[in-house]
Amino acid sequence: MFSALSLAFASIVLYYSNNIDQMQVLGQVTYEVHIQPGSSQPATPNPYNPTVLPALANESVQVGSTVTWINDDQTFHTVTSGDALTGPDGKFDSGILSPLQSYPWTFNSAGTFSYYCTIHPYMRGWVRVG
Ligand SMILES: [Cu+2]
Repeated sequence: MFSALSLAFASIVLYYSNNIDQMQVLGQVTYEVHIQPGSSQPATPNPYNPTVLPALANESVQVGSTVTWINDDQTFHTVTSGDALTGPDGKFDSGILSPLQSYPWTFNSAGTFSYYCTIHPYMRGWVRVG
């Protein structure tokens, strides 16, 4: 009986979460950043899309939220905290992401986090948490 109720509840949550952009789970919001097709070429705009998350300047990612990067390109990339000039800062690192692979990271503190691709250092992005 209990498990049947749990299953019904989970189905309802799944049904509704599939119909909104930002999935609300226990008060936390999840976000997606897409690695754009062609990102291995320096001329490709916004290789991490959105380049700055959240895209709206007056918003920020809630502390405790998970951001998932999805490699929509046809080659390998990384999501590595830090920047190309000073190198990885050790906060998070996806390692090599194959095409269609994704990488989730939960931000448990406020701040502006910069990241880049160690294979293509001109790929840069930021997450504003607070
Ligand atoms: Cu890359």
